[in-house]
Amino acid sequence: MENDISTILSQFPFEGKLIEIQPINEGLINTTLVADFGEKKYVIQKINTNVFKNPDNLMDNIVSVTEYLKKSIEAEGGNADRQTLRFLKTVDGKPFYIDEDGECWRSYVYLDNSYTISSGCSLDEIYEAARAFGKFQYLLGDFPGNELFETIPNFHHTPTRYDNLMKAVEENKAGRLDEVQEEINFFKDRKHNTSVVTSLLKSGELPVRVTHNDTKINNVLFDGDTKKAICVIDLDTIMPGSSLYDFGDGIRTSATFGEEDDEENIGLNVEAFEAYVKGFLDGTDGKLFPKEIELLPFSVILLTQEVAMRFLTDYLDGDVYFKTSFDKHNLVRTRAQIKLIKDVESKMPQLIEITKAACRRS
Ligand code: GN1
Ligand code: MG
Repeated sequence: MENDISTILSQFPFEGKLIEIQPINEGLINTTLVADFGEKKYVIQKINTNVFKNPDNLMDNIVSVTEYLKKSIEAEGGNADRQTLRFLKTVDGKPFYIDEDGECWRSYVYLDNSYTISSGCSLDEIYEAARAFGKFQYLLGDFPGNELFETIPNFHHTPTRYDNLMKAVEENKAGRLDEVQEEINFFKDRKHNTSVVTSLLKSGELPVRVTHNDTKINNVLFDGDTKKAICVIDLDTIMPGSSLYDFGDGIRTSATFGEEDDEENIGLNVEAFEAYVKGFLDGTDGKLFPKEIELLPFSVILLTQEVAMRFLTDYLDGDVYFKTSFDKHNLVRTRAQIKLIKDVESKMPQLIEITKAACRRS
């Protein structure tokens, strides 16, 4: 890699002399490195083109969204260098470099004195993460969503995710079907959940917004001194969608005990749910419609069910999509997420009450 990496590094106008380069082992899709050039650090990412089949359009989305955010942040008197990502053009003026193996590489400026969290955040950090994702949506409120390319078609179309699971069951590519009957039945019993949001979007009862669509807690950067959320990262899936996708997935990964594959400890932290609701309502600043607010608690089930079905589909297909760290990782993730769904279902009346109370306050 070291040899190849020097060719890749030479394609970007980095300032300074390379001191070291380190991988970041977060994220289940792209490969991420941080290159320390002394004065400045840069993030270098290999785009997973198995997942993102059209990197040209993907980078067009990211460039137009980050440029738009920069203007909006500056108009509010904010610091755009710290509150949104700044992608570098290659020495040839392109948004990414294609190496001789056809791999696509991009780079953005690393934000100094920042950190990410993958689990175990404080209530303040949870509030902050939610506020940041809500604000992100708020700032993109007037962004022309129809100009965005759909980087992964049907990404949050949960009925399609269900159909994909059923197809994987039928094909049984990796011969693992026998061991997952209980999990399949769990999803069959909850098929009715899958179309709730897509139907309301179609009928116009829920608004289509420009959303982040991958609001995992580790996609927020926090400031090392203030512990405030400063910037939202991982912009590959910005597409038209529902605020409920961002809320539900945010709760799934931040308002919970244990990581997403921690079958033993996973569960919904009700206090953290409350902090997240407040943060999201503050970030979106009165822009959410009553129907969206009403469905906030349900969205936690929906988004958890969706990703759980995706993990199981990938397990049945032979682990071809998500990065895995051990043999049955996708199955363990599925089981942990099922446990989380059951826990959220049992706490639903409480979550509805908390959401109502948070609305009265805001
Ligand atoms: C992937 O790359 P990362 O880890 O931020 C995935 C999300 C899943 C998540 C599950 C493009 O996100 O949709 O919710 O893993 N991203 C893509 O951990 O599929
Ligand atoms: Mg990520």
